[in-house]
Amino acid sequence: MTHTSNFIQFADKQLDLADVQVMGILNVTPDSFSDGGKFSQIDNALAQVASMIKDGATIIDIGGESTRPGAKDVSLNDELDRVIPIIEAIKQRFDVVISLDTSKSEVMGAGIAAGVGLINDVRALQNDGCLAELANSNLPICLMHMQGMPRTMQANPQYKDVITDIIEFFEQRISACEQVGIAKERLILDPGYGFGKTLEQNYELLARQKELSVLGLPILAGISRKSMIGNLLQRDVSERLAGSLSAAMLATINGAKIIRVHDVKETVDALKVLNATLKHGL
Ligand code: 8Y7
Repeated sequence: MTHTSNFIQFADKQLDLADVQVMGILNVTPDSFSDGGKFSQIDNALAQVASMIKDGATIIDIGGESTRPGAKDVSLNDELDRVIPIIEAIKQRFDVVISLDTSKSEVMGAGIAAGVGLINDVRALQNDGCLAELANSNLPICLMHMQGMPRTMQANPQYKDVITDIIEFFEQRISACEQVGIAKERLILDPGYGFGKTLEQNYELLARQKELSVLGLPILAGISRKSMIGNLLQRDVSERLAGSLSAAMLATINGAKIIRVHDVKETVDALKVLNATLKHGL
């Protein structure tokens, strides 16, 4: 098998997306459903980041707004207060790509000034000012697909065809980016597991994720501890590791280049086993 490098520049660091990269989740929202907000203080955040880096994460995703189904909106000032001091503290101490999970243009601007390497927007730059804000930078951007809005998205999601509808959405967002001067090469695409999708739609998406390769951009997948694991297995959030690892393997086999997870150490181990096998074909 040939191995073609695909180096992407994330602010001052580059990563080779020919190798699957692990993005560790640092959630600083008080109502975050799986970490209970216990890492909201800077010291705890830094300890968590240190351990995720030691375990093999190359990207740390930081978000100050909870997007779990039904979560409340967070004000601009609260979001800035939650994420910017932590970004600055991480930046001072660690050599890691910082991904900023936000949909607010002002938070994006402040994060870029503080040195983040990736903008991760679950609303795919559809909020006011986001396209313009990012046209003025050259950072990579992860555009995620979501049907509806977090408060109501799980009510009754409907697709003609889950994959072709998502591809159509991405074509529109890529074109909106290109119109303001954001080059296609800066974009990473994420089908948004759990965001306005039924259990069956999520698993069909996972099965057919490879079809997204027609868009010619790297794919990011986030399935860790989500309801598509919990509802299938009837497991509480704290008991979803085995299911999450299985899903991470499948997403990687089906083309994902960045895997967004809570359990970095276990995911990195599982990916090593997968990669040692994939070297010989599958
Ligand atoms: C995703 C995400 C969340 C995801 C990307 C959770 C912020 C919900 N999920 N960002 N964010 N992809 N790109 O369960 O799947 O972690 S929040």
